[in-house]
Amino acid sequence: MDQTVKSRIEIIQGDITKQSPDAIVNAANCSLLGGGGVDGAIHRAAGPELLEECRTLGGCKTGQAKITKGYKLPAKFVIHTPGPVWHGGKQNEEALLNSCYVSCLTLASENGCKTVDFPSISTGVYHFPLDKAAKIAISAIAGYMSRHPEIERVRMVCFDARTKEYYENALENLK
Ligand code: AR6
Repeated sequence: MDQTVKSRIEIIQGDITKQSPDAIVNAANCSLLGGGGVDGAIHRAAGPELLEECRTLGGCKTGQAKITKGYKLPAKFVIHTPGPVWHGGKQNEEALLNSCYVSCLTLASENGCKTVDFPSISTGVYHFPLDKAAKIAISAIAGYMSRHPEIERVRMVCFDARTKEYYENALENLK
């Protein structure tokens, strides 16, 4: 992989609701009406107007994405994507997770976003194995960025040190 693409990807540890890129991504569910984990944290920090806008969206299919404003968040937009629930790997989970990252970045490009922060989609209550998820995420992001120079920087905002380690390794080993 082109080193200049690699240098546009960053891995940090932190709380995604405190970040101020053009868009943050929400690891949502298909209802788009909120939940626990990062989804709950984003809705709490954005305030009730986020849920109001989400109610107008009619849900979202797994692997696809929808965009809203960020309301009280420092980020301008929230891109909501339901990741796949891990069922052992035979239900198209890997392709669906790849599609989450590509769909989010496509919406970011269409809405003029230059900087996007992702959480580790599907690796919490959806139980996607972290090693596989990190490789899929980094390869989807790098592939998209190599074709889309308008996306200047993408960060993985990892909530804990273990998650951060997996994404760092995936970025280092990116072919
Ligand atoms: N900032 C960054 N990462 C976070 C934060 C935060 N504030 N809070 C949690 N994480 P999960 P999923 C990490 O379970 O597996 C919701 O109920 C967390 O440590 O939030 O895609 C939705 O409504 C983990 O590494 O998302 C869905 O029903 C990662 O975010 C379901 O959970 C993802 O964990 C989606 O499950």
